Amino acid sequence: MRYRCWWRWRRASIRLQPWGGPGSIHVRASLADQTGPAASTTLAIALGANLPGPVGSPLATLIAVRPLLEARVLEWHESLPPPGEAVTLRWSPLFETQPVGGPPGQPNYLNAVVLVDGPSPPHTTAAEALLEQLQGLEQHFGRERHERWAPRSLDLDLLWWGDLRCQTPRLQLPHPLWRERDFVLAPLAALEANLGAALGGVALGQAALGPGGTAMALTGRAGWP
Ligand code: PH2
Ligand code: MG
Ligand code: MG
Repeated sequence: MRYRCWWRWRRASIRLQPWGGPGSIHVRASLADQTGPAASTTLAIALGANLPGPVGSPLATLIAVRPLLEARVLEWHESLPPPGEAVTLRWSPLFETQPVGGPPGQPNYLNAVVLVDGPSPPHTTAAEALLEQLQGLEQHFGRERHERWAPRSLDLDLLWWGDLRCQTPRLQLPHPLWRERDFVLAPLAALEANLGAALGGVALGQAALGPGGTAMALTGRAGWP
């Protein structure tokens, strides 16, 4: 089987198109231009849940998975040759978001992202090993696979890892849709004040968080400060 994976050294321009109601700016990018915002090895993971699972509500699930995900990421990184510097994790606040796609009438989601700073240079095999860890956690928290965009008890998506571009049967990086989703952009904007600049000068915080946006930040709480 032939895999198409390559490094991207150049950041191409991004096509931005304001769209939506007042105060709402939705970022659209050409599908040929889906590189992550940081010209670094930073890795991004999106979390989402809108169904109860074995530990309870989506909120209970996300609070329970957070330390487990952190531990798995650290273990995964330690297992990569050669041993590198320690990584640090930056967690976004939780956001309540309206479901995008899927059947009508499903509950709102809770979403967040975590940025992993300082991992080794990106590598497809290692990315697939991390994906396996993420899928193991999804299963642990009761994930059942139905039709595309069906409601779920836990979804953990790898969004990007530096400038790694890869398309294997199991994994596409960067995630092809991340720039189009308020439920990803709003948590990212909460972590990366200059994300808008990286994406071409648009204030993403305003986009997803302002009036007309579809994501609402929750206040900090025990287990998710
Ligand atoms: N995930 C989906 C489909 N739709 N909508 C929201 N608000 N949040 C999600 O995490 C989400 C979604 C497929 O993974
Ligand atoms: Mg997803
Ligand atoms: Mg997924």
